[in-house]
Amino acid sequence: MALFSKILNRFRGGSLTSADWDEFESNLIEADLGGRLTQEIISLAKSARPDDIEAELTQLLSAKLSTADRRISLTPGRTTSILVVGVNGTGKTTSVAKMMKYFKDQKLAVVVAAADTFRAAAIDQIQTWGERIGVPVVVGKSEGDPAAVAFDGIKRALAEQADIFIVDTAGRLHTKSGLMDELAKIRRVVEKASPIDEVLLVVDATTGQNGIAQAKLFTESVQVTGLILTKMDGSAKGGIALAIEDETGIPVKFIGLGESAADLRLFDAQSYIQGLLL
Ligand SMILES: Nc1nc2c(ncn2[C@@H]2O[C@H](COP(=O)(O)OP(=O)(O)O)[C@@H](O)[C@H]2O)c(=O)[nH]1
Ligand SMILES: [Mg+2]
Repeated sequence: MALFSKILNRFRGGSLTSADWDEFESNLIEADLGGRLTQEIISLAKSARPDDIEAELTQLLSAKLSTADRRISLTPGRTTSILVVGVNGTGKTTSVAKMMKYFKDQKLAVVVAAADTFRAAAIDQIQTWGERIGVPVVVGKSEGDPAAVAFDGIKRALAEQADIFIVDTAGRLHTKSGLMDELAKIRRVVEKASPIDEVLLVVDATTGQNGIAQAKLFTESVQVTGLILTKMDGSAKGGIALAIEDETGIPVKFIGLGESAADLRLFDAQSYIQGLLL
C-alpha cells in the first residue's frame, strides 16, 4: 500500500510543486479514499510542517477509523449467532466457510444454516465447505423459505449447545425491499429462539466506492455490527477500509485475503494505518 511514502519523502526533501500535489491527490482517489477524505488529507498536508506531517497524518487517519470493538462478541454459556449479509458475489459464502475454520481452530463448536435457498448450487457450495472443514450445515429445500432454514439451524445449534451459529444468506438486490424484508424475517425468526449477536456485512474491496454505497444501503435497513472486507488480496486500493469506516462508522472485523478457508484475518487497525504510511 504505502500510500503516503512518496509524498512524505518528497515533503522532507523540500517544497512540493503543484504537479506533486495533483499526483498525490489522484493517488488518494485511486486508492479509494473518497473525495471528502482526500480533501481533508490534502489540506492537512499542505498546512503541516515537514517534521510534523507524519504524526499529523497518523492522527487524522486513526481518528477516521471506528473506535468500536473489532472482536466478535462471544457470550460464554450460550450460542453466539452471526448473520452474514451482503450483495451477490461479494464473498459471503466463502467468508462463512472461513469463519467455520476460524472458530473451529479455536476449538469452538459451530453450526451453519444455508439460508441462501435461491440456487441449488449455493446450497451445494456451503455444504461442500462444511464437509471439508468438519462443520454441520443445516440446509433446506432449494427455493424454500430462508427463514425456515435459519430457524432449523438455530434449533440444531441450541440442541447441540454450539458456541457459534452462522447464517449464510442470499444477496439478490434486484428489489431492495425484498432482500431487506427477507433478512429482517430471518432475524425475527432466529430471535424467537436466541439473540442475534452480530450482523456482518460482506463488502468486496475491489468494488471501491460502490462498496461504500452498499454499506450505506444495508446499514440503513439491517443493524449491521461489523464488516468483512473481502478480496483484499486483489485490491491494491488499500484506502477502502478507511473510507468505509469513515462513511459508516461501522468497524471492519475481518478481511479476506484469498479464496481458501485459511485466508481470513482479524482487521488490525494500527498496522493498517502503519501500512498506509510506510
Ligand atoms: N481473491 C479472493 N476471492 C474471494 C475472496 N472471497 C471470496 N472470493 C471469491 O469470490 C467469488 C464469490 O464468492 P461467494 O462466497 O460465492 O460470494 P457470495 O455470492 O457473496 O456468497 C468466489 O469465486 C470466491 O472464491 C477473497 O477474499 N479473495
Ligand atoms: Mg453465497
